[in-house]
Amino acid sequence: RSYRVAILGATGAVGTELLDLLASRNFPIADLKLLASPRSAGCQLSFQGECLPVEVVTEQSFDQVDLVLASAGASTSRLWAAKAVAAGAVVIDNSSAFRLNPEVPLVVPEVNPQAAATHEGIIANPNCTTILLSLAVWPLHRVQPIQRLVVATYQSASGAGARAMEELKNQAQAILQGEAPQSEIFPYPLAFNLFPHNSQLNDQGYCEEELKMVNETRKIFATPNLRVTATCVRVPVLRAHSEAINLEFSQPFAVEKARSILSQAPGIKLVEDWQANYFPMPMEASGQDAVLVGRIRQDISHACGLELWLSGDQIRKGAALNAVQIAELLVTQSWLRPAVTLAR
Ligand code: A2P
Ligand code: 11C
Repeated sequence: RSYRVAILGATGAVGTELLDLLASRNFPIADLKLLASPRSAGCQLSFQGECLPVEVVTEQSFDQVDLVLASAGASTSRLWAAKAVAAGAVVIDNSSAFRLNPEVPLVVPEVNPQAAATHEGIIANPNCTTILLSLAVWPLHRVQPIQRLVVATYQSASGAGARAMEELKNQAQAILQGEAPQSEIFPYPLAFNLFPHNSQLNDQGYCEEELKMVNETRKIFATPNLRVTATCVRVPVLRAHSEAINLEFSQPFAVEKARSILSQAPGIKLVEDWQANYFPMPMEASGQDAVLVGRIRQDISHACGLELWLSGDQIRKGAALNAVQIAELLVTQSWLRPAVTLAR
């Protein structure tokens, strides 16, 4: 059987990657609708050699649609997701709008696929940094539960969208030509610079991105009290995020055991050449499905601590690939049923 699919936010960085992945992974598509804002009226995008028109999203957009892949920001999802579900579609939403809603499963297929079974029309795709983190940490946590997790991120421009990637390139060019860099999407110049993630700060001094990592990891691992803290930083990289991760266990976790577990874990590629000082890099992670993990070592400050480093493509596994994998899971498990069926 094949499905009628809509991509909401088809013209964005994640939207265009969704198109590529649906084609390259042969997702069973009967009909594909590309939706975006009025800014994209008249645009066309290519899918499997065919030019498809981009439509402005309206009340009628979700009629006769089985599956919506949404990546157009939280306010757009808040506006349209319930309407799509009411029209009979299942929504896989890449925004933060519903992730912490107890009725909405938050799914990383390699970690908690079963959570998707209970959906009531909306399934949330986690934040990119959380997806990458959970992929590397879950295989260890399953074997020996983590007591505390400390992470620092090195996040690329792609996390702020296609226009932010253009802004970084333009800034780099301007600086190299001796001109002042212009910032519209980012608050400060990112080229040849970095800054703490610019999402909203709470009164404890944590930004939204850091709290997403804390709260979403707890939900995905189903450990509401897991001790997690994060520092999120934007770096002048185009499209892959990196993370330095410190894990504390209740007993020592042998480095060789961790390495062996991670070398077999789904979605991960171990990248370690200690002689050459060669470890995951965002430039090499870009365009890859696998999250690159390496530099696994004993924490010299704590007998029960481990250190890891990873780089993962923010647009692929951090967003579009995870969403398409959720769609594939729904199809293979026969979980792609509309909420109206659930309500009956
Ligand atoms: P558009 O290109 O028409 O602005 P990115 O994350 O790369 O910035 O992309 C965001 C995506 O979300 C784009 O496809 C964008 O469409 C879409 N989008 C943004 N706001 C809206 C909206 N209000 N309604 C529909 N789509 C939107
Ligand atoms: C970033 N992770 O890199 C953010 C962007 O909740 O999906 C994605 C925000 C989200 O800035």
